Amino acid sequence: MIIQITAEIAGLGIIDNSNHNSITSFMGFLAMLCSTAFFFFERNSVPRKWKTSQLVSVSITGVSTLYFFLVLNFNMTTGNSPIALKYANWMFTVSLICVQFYLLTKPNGTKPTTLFKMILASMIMLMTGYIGETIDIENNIQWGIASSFGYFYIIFEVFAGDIYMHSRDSKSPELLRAMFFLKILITLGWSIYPIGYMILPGNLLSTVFEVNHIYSFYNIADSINKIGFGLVIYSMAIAETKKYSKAKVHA
Ligand SMILES: *C/C=C(C)/C=C/C=C(C)/C=C/C1=C(C)CCCC1(C)C
Repeated sequence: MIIQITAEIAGLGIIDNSNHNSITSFMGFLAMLCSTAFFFFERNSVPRKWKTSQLVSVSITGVSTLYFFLVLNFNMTTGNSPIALKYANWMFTVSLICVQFYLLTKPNGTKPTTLFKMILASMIMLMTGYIGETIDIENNIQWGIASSFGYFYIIFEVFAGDIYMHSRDSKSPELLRAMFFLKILITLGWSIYPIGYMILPGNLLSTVFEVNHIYSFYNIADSINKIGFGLVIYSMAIAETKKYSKAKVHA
């Protein structure tokens, strides 16, 4: 009901209440819109050191706002989601999430080559996933496994590779706490995507869910992960600022 009214005010027409894709896209759209506004207007509250990271957060949710707006229109006219658009959005936003890890640990020595390797791994993850969902859907299990190697590489970098090593050396308890939450996001939060993918025909969950529910999984995962990353980094920046201003008062 509320969703319908809001969508009408937004000039989007009426959302079919039985269409999970439209409903989760609309929720994604609102969540991305609000968080983009939030990250944008809060950019002056974060210290200079973290301004670039804050801008990257704005880009991630900003692009996804536009993405969800387009998808919602598509959903409402066809009842379906455009797969290519989803993957195009991921190519861009997952790369930016890798940039976030790089920026966080760059002051402690992470090199651009690490960023390059992480982006390469995400491209492999996404390209193989795309093939499994579109042109070679019969072999989606094999493509899903191939894709998981890219995913595991990113997890490896964060838990044991350069990103881990250069955050471990950090003296900032705020940064270490942020890394702790980001680790939860890239393992639990990101695992929603391969779980959704398993709804594809012949895959593990194909008998549990209807195939077009896959997009509800992806839409919910996008909201959790893209906004979650931004919030963790924002909170870290604010916590650091508070500490310094306290130190100044006591000096
Ligand atoms: C903002 C978008 C994000 C964080 C997207 C992340 C996407 C994944 C982690 C996708 C992973 C996949 C697998 C690990 C195997 C099956 C195919 C994918 C592409 C769904």
